[in-house]
Amino acid sequence: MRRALEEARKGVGRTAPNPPVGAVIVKEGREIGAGWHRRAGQPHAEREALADARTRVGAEAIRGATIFVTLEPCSTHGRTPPCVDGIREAGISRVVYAATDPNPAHAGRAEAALQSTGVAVTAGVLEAEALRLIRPFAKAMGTGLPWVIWKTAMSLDARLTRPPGEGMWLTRAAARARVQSLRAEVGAVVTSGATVRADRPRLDLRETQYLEGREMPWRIVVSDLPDSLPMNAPLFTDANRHRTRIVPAGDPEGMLRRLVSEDGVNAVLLECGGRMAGRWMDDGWIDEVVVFLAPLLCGGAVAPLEGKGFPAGLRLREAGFERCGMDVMLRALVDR
Ligand code: AOF
Ligand code: ZN
Repeated sequence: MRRALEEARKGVGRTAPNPPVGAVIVKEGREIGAGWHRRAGQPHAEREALADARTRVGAEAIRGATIFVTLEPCSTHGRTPPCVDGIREAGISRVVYAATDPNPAHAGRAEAALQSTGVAVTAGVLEAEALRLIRPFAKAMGTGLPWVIWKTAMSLDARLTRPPGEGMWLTRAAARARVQSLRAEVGAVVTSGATVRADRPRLDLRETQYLEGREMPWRIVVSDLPDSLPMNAPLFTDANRHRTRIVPAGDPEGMLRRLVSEDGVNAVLLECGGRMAGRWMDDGWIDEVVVFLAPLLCGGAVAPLEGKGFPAGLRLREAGFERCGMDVMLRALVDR
């Protein structure tokens, strides 16, 4: 199942509105096939793994094998035929899956469907890890809202203001490369008109390794004063300008819901200044926090989160950190 999770991770950010899913086929203790779901409309992980096994060992040798899948195999027709049928037809004798599919069309149905045709089923193996991977899908499926990751960078004295004469960056190249991989996790990057005016950010996904087989995330500029935006800024003029939209600030909920229902987005990266981040935190849109800490002291006045504050404090869950060169990246979930 760890191998299957590894396969699934290759699909993070690429499969929306579907979840990232991985599968590995094992016979007599040996891996004979592996695959991951690459994009909505394309084959599911199970069928990718079966196709891989067919080329590696041939259809006959798959009979009697075990398939490990990070998500419960689907059991009704969507854009693609049900995986439980593909598994049975291939002669797989045992299915081990990690998480139940949050999609009500499939949730909990695979076990009975497979067992009735003589396929053994084990559920819940490494379930927590598998659920972590499909958090954006589960939230979008369950609530119609996307998973929102707020990303910011700050100095050690918790300021966004850069020292004079140092250009626009607090963090260095390694942290900025890590931001590319964060953008690769999402279907849209959201910012404010104020940030566009002050920083003229690109907010693009430009690393080619992340772009193969997917669109660049939408760039959403939230502003009630579209006339005040610098229309010669890169995100309005570069080759991906058709992926930039300006939307009014008044209805974040409607905007987030439309990203899910109209654009098939499951996850959003919020990259903005303290005022908008504070408002979104106060209003409960943020699920996950990513903070880059840069080893410098700014002494300026601008804070990364200018909300109402948390009189009782707000402790984040599942906090972890990574080193990115000289900067540090902290990542944690907002507890609700
Ligand atoms: C699986 N394996 O790799 C994935 C699954 O429209 P379709 O046919 O692609 O079906 C989409 C649904 O299938 C999606 O909402 C989710 O419930 C499930 N995703 N299932 O067996 C996979 N990606
Ligand atoms: Zn399927």
